[in-house]
Amino acid sequence: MSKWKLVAVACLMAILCGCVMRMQQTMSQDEENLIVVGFSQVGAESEWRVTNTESIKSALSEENGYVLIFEDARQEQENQIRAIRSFIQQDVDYIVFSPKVETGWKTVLQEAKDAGIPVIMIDRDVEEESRKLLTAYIGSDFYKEGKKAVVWLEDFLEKQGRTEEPLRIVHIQGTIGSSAQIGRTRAMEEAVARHPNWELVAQECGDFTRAKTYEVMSGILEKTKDIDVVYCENDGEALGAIDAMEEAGLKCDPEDGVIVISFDATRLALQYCLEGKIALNVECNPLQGPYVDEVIKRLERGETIEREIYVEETQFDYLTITQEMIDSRKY
Ligand code: GYE
Repeated sequence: MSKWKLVAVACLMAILCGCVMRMQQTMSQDEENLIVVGFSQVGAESEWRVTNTESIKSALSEENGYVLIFEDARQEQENQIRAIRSFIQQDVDYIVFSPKVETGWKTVLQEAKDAGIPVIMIDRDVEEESRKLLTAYIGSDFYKEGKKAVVWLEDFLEKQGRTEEPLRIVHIQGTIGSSAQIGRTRAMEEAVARHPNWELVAQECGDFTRAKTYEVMSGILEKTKDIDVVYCENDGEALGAIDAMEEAGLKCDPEDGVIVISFDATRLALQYCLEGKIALNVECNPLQGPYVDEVIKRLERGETIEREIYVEETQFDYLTITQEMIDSRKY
């Protein structure tokens, strides 16, 4: 190769090297600008939960400026505590978590606070002293949801002229100790205490799943079929209870059979509501991702945030629901 050719090749290589280095530099700068979030989810027990996970994942995507480390706790609080500790070790920018139950979080949340990592809690609540350690909470008022359900039932019975008749209620609870269970249960228990003619003929845990509730409800039906109301603390439970009742020959029909009440308002259960098998479905909104994104972006800009954000929720009953309403829903 001639001297000039050698010089030209050397120049070309130098230019190429410069380009590669610049590319590497901008890539790592871009990566550095991404916000790292560790997210500990309870599990995948229900349609609600799956939608909630998707909402967080799509709001905290790379295109939106995030690196998301996702951990599924598979219904174990210990796994959630372990995940939060590993997020602290990795020095993430934010921790997002949905607590399985209300108690047992103080130590790990204090550790996150001591490490200077803001924690944004979503969905379920924790007890007062742990709440103080959080940067923000985004979720639902479960007691209010429960009250909506009992007020609707009281109203419905009044319209049917059944206020004085005995009312035999089966109560299927969600995961015991979760705030979704605590709030929804409290509303029903208070209503039973207010009405001397309302009786809880069974109160059992369906763990927010269709399969467990099918089993539990089948057991209850072996003991009694004299049931007026089945109050289920989520849609999965309502579907499981309906499966068991239909198999046992009971009709789920608010006008001529069992009145089934549910929470969440996911698509399949709303279809049951349209058929009248579920009389009332109180919405619990799982689309919390955009709220989390908004809180983080505000914190990044140094703006003040609301410490408690309650998502908007409505309710659907078999008398007013339409197919168009179901079709227009996001989940
Ligand atoms: O109602 C249920 C779920 O915590 C609001 O958990 C949530 C509840 C929801 O699995 O379906």
